[in-house]
Amino acid sequence: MSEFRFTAGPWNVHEGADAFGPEVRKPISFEDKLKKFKEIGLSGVQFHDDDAVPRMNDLSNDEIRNEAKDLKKLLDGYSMSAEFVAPRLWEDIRTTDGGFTSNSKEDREFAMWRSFRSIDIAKALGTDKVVLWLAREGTLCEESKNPVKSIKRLTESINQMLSYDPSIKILIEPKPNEPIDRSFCPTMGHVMAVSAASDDPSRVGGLLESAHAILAGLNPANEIAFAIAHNKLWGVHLNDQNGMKYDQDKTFGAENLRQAFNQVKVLMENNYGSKGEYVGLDVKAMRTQKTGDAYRHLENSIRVVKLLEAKVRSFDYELQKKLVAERNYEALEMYVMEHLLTGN
Ligand code: XUL
Ligand code: MN
Repeated sequence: MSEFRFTAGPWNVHEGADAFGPEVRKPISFEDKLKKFKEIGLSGVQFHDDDAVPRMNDLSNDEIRNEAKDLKKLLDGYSMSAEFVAPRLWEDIRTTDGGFTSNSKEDREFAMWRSFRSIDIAKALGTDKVVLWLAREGTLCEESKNPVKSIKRLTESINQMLSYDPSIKILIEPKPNEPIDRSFCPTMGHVMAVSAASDDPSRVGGLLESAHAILAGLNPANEIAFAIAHNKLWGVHLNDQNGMKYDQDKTFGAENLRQAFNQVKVLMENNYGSKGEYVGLDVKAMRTQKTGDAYRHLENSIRVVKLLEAKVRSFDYELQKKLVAERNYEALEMYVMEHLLTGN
């Protein structure tokens, strides 16, 4: 039962803009974030392609590689690693209708260009992980895309990435909605199916985000377990979410402590981390948080994971076994609640 290594992305320390209002905190430079990430106990950083290489659309492939190499030196200077690189396929005008499943051939080609560059950046940063959060791979208007063709296009795009670099691993991060209404790959079960349909299932796995599972009406711990059972849980984004509404990215455990406990429990019981996997935190500070205290949500999430790790270590597995044998699940449930509410 291991102690975890943590990561976060530069976007997790943000200026507080939301769909209804502008920034409320001052921007912080990447190097300042990196220093602070190290100080609060993170081991590495998650990147979107243009977090790593800003303005990459204006650069040549070689210039992109060189900028990524400079970033690697900066990371090395702080003994911080890069966990993954994710193509940001949702902000450019050419991905308005999605990337891999866009109805426009030119736009699909642009999405592949960004994906190949993400692979180049990942290699330069010393990681073999590319994350695909399929932000706009779905529909706003259900009749606007052919769903079968779109799902095949998604698999074909992944196959192109697999053949572009023989060592790269693709981690699909499923989410059922937001910013689109209906996603083509909403849950971990869908991810496993896409993996199985790909040219190399051993290189296509999943990253489970707690909030995304809750948005799909599912239990995050069981989504984690589903990927683990297929040997395909290569990343997590622990956070929390108050029901099926907008994506909240709350501090881990802030909404449902028992649900958080069971995520940590299934990770620990299955030695998550022993193959180099990180515990990623995809949490965002509340908009009300003041400049100068913009990392507290990350520190709090790490603290909650560590407290829950201790709760898993002191969990009475013998008692669990006995109560399961007696099929006394009322007693087991009460034990779990008392364990969470009292002592160590
Ligand atoms: C969006 C989300 C992303 C991915 C990385 O909901 O979770 O930040 O984690 O692209
Ligand atoms: Mn995420």
